[in-house]
Amino acid sequence: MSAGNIERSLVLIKPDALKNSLTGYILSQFSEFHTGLRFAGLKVVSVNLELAEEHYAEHFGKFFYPSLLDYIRGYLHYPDNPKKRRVIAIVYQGVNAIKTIRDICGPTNPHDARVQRPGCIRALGTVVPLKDETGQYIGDRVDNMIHASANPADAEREVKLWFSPTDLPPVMRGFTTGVSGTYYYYDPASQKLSGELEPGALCIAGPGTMLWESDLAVLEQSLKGRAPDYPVKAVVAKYLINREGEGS
Ligand code: FUP
Repeated sequence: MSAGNIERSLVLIKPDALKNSLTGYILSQFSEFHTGLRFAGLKVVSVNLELAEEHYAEHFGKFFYPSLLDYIRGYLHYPDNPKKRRVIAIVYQGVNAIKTIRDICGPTNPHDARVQRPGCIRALGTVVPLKDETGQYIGDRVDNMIHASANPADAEREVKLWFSPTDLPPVMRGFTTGVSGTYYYYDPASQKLSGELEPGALCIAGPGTMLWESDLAVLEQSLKGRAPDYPVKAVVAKYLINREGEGS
């Protein structure tokens, strides 16, 4: 019997879902009993700017991009309570994980969700009008409770963006890893990668550290002055997670 199409998907329980105490409800919707999917990774994340920017990189330049960053970072739902600004990041694994999860989430816009798929998670969301500096309506901010990877390429990018290999059990990692042979330091203030420890820099990896193979290639390319396959920020963002005062 075929094992089927085993996929991974990144799910983010966003600040509006946390604020409305929907975590338990959402987790039960995705439970192995209902979906056949299993947890491969899970963490509570205070979302740094680098992580938010890279997660939503495809929307850079759109009218809702700045509000999207503020939303995922918890500034909109917890303006006065920085301690509550967090999301729950989960990697699910299983047969057809991506479609299974997207179906339970429902359409992106909660108005559409309520019409097209009443009962789905995003039907519980809301839509907030956005205005420019002159007060003109420019479109909507969509507070839809949950993020879920849209396709296998996005899932790989997103799982690697939010999780390092050692956050996932070895049999559930899915993507190729490599081992660093040298030290890599990153200074969030200057956004510089270096092979030497400089004041303010953080050690991202050292000899023997396991990384995603593609991340390792980006670090190697950058230190050698070559154009990396994707931004260094997308590699280091996960290593800045929950390091208070570090990152932005
Ligand atoms: P999805 O894959 O369903 O998360 O949808 P998109 O990638 O199209 O959108 C990413 C995020 O941008 C969603 F959370 C909703 C938000 N968004 C807005 O806030 N306003 C818009 O006009 C479109 C999308």
